[in-house]
Formats: sequence, C-alpha cells, structure tokens
Amino acid sequence: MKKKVISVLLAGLMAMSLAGCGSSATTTSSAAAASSAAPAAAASTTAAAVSTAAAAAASTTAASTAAAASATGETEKVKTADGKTVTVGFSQVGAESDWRTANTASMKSTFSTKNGYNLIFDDAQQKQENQITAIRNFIQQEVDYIVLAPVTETGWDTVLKEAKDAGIPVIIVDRMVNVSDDSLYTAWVGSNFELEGQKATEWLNSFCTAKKIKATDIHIADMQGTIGASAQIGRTNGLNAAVKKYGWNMVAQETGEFTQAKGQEVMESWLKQYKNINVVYCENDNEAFGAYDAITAAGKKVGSDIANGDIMIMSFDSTNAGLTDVTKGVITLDTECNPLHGPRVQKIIDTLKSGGTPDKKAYVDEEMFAVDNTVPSVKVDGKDYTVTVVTKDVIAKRAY
Ligand code: GYE
Repeated sequence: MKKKVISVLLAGLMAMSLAGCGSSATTTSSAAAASSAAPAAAASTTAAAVSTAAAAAASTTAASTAAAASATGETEKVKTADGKTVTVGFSQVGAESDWRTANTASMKSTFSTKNGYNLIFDDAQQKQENQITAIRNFIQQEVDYIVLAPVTETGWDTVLKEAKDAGIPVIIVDRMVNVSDDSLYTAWVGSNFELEGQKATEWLNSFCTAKKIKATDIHIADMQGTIGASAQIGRTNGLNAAVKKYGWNMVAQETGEFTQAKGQEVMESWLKQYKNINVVYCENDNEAFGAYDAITAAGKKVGSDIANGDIMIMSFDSTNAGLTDVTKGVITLDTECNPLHGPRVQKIIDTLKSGGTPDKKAYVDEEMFAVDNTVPSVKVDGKDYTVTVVTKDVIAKRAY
C-alpha cells in the first residue's frame, strides 16, 4: 500500500465531501460501483489506492450524514420509489489494513442502491466506543438490519441488548463477539482464525523438516494483531500451541495493531533488542509490509533461507499486495483470510427476509500461498490443505 498516494487522494476526496458533495446513499453506491467495476486483474496498487480513498471519503460522508440525521432527531428511513429499500446499518472497524479495504468494498458493492439497499456505513476508526455510538444511531434510525464487524470480542452485551429490545436483527461479520447470551445476535459469518494459525504453524514445522532445521534453532517473534480481536486471539493461540508442541523459541510477542506503521515500529525495536530472530509471524499483511521495511532498513535480508541468515516473514490475509510480496520472496508464506463477506451477509439477510433461520455461525473456506513448493500441503485435524505457489497468474485470477 502506498501511503502517500492514499493520503493525498483522501485529502482531496474528503475536501469534496466536506464541501457537501452527494448524499450518503449516492456517494456510498458510486464508490462501491467504482471499486466493484475495477477488474480483479487491474487491482494494482494505484487502483487499490483510488478505491481505498473513494471508500474512505464515502464513509466519511455517510457517517457524517448519519450523525447529522441523528443529531436533528430525524429517524425516517430513506426509501426508493417502490418502497422496498432495505436499510442496513454497518459498523465497520476502521480502515487499518488492505484486508479491511477489500472487506469494505465488498460490503458497499453488495449493499448498494442498485441492489435495493440503503447502506448507512460507519467507520469506527478502531474504537469500540465509536461502534457503540454507531449502533445506537442505527437503532434510533430504525434500520432494518444492523451489521457489526466488532473491533474486539468483549463489551457488547449492553448495546446488543438495546438492538434486540428494538427488534432489529444483528448480524456479526468477520471477528466474533463474546456475549453472555447468544440470542443477542442473529448470525455470524467469518474466518476460523485459530485454524489459520494452525495451518501456518504446521507449514513452518514441515518447512523445518524439509530443510533439516532443528526446532531449537527457530527463534520466532509474534507480531500480534489488535489485542482482543478474534483474528489476533486465534492466530496467537495457533502459534502458542505450536511453539509448545514443537519446541521453537518464542523471542517476542507484541501487538503491531494490524497496521504497517506500528508493524515497522515494533520490528525496529525488536531488531535492537534481539539479535537472533529468524522468523517473524505477522498476524496480517500490513504488519508484514512494516516488518519488511524495518528489517531491510537495519541492513538485514528477508527471505526463506533462515539457515544462512535470512529473516523469514510469515503473514495472514493474502491480499493483492501481500501475494505480490510473496512473488518477490518478501513474504514466504501467506495464509489466506477471505474478506469478501458482502454476499455472505446478504444471504443471511435473504434467509431472514423469507422467514428462515440462518446458520448461527458460518466459517469460510480459505487457502494458503507460498513462495515455493517446499511444503506442498499441510494437515490439520486430519484434513489436508493445499499450499499454492504464488505466480502473477494466480494473483490475476483472484477477486481481491
Ligand atoms: O486479518 C486484518 C484486519 O479481522 C480478519 O483485521 C480481520 C483482520 C485482518 O485488520 O488485516
């Protein structure tokens, strides 16, 4: 992700939105159309940056429109001429990563005006209190459905009870909520984060066997995600269990907040403190980008030849930029976390609309991507998972 390009575009688009261009519905859907119209193969850094900026600007507009509506006590829903528009309030975590950008684009293109939805999108900027405020605004606006991508697992009981009392179904997406009463949400769809961690660590164990590297020679540092987020909890648990099982050395464990900037900062400080790190387990791609910058700036080499001084970067997400880094040998293994939840949430809403009961919890299938075929597949709980060697063709065929 090219930070400068994004902030310049963002500044321009934010200025436009502050100048009062577009309503929440039209801005949201045009941003979604712009990003969904971009062919997968054209998802270059620049195209991604443009849609990121557009999405972020749209979210700012939508959020401020929603805030203005609630400030004036206006609770009427926006309806299309046929009166069939379904209003969805979506509380998004933030815009911390490439994964999140792809997730936001998927939600916006699914819940578009064209598809019969009025999406009220709120970017919580990684703060739970903002998400709680957004949900209260959605309740006040009497939305038909609330969709929540929770920043952390705990702290949702009160506000979800308010939504339940208002009779609004809540669909949880991506990370999980940890509530005392499961009836506080209708359904959840997302990833099995612990399985992702198990797959990645099984791969590392098989890699060590193939390269005849002793377990005691593995000095691994865990760059964790946002502490308390399901994606962090699962991936960290997967690693902790493998460290115990295989006897690797855990050198450091600290959060990189799922961002490139924090990832770089944490890696810089680790390199000063520890001389023996040879594997960095980054819990998302953006942390991996930051870790790479810090490692190269310190004059060290990134790669898979850890027996000869390389520092191996392992990562999660498999975003376009992440897999591009795999083709360059920057990331050795990228374990996929699929962000395309828009259509999955839509399916849940369709089931509810037709009076059915959606699955309470649904996990999505995910792949694994590596720089080479040293480990062709891994086994977790008796199930085989193929490891795909990343090429430009593999990337071009992907949807994000
Ligand atoms: O891995 C990371 C994002 O919750 C699965 O959040 C998501 C994680 C994803 O910031 O990039």
